[in-house]
Amino acid sequence: GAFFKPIRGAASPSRIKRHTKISVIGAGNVGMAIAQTILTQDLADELVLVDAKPDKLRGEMLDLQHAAAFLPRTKIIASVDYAVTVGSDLCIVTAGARQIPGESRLNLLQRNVSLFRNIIPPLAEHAPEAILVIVSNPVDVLTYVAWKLSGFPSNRVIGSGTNLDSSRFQFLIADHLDVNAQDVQAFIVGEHGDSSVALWSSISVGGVPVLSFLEKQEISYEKETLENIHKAVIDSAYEVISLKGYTSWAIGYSVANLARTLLRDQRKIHPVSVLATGFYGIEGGEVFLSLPAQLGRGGVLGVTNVHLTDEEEHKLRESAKTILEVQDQLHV
Ligand code: 6V0
Repeated sequence: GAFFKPIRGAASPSRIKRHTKISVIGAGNVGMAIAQTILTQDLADELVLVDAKPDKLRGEMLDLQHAAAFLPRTKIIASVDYAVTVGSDLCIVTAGARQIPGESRLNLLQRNVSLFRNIIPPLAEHAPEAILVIVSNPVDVLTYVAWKLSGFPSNRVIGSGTNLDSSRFQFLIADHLDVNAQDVQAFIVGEHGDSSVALWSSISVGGVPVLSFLEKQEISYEKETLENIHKAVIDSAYEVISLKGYTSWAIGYSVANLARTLLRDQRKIHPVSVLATGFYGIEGGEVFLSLPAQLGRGGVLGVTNVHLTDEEEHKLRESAKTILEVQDQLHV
């Protein structure tokens, strides 16, 4: 018998408004940080975990389920079988192979491409309407690979890209100026990695453009100081990994933030990896890299027309070239 006596005419589950389902593929450090942030921020009615290791997966599922008394109600399920992802609104892919000591980045990438061959087609089959968010590294190339393997329109395939780099950048600028990081508008675009491009010309704090403010006040700033902040952003992932072995909390918050914008149709602008060919003079092949993109329930709604200096535009095209060179050596 049911615990409650049913009330006639009360909505049956099938009559309740369609619910939000998020699937996270890869229950490692990054996948679990994303999953737990999604739960605490009440972003999904149903959260699905998929991983290749059944014991680890079931352990993680139970551990999260046991927090139910402290969380908004979310159904949490896990399986090694992609059928559980059926009808997902959003699929977040964090599965990845670990680098073997001495292994080249290209070899690691080729192994991740093989993983994606097992992951993306079943996702596309079970969740054909989903938005795909790729987190696994190297994220720009793997977002391209996921786009190819899914057959999805490019507006529904997004790489987390420099969303995280940009929040590290905002933190460092805020720290430098002693202001709230949420008041700092600052974008890093291009490749998520060593060739990323800091858009200094468009940084503002509380609506005040920082560079022209400094110039008008005749406050001298060293180009070197600025470059050092960008360098610190690039180094920060390496530093965290060398200290704790992996990164998790910041990427967890940054991807949950993307999930909110996408599923709640917030139409916010995020620097994320999108099909960039044709924007800012990027050409020479199909390439995904981060540009400030407006996101909503339909996925990528558009790319912001920010003003880039000649130098910034040149660096962005070089970043695209770097990614294309890697892509050319791949067997997808
Ligand atoms: P991890 O802790 O090794 O987790 C990876 C998980 O993937 C493991 O649980 C594996 O069992 C699982 N897995 C492997 N193969 C499959 C498969 N075929 N199907 C399903 N699951 C599988 O790694 P971690 O969580 O630390 O990192 C995951 C990925 O995120 C790596 O590629 C990182 O480089 C990348 N990151 C990307 C960031 C970004 O900003 N884009 C930031 C941080 C990490």
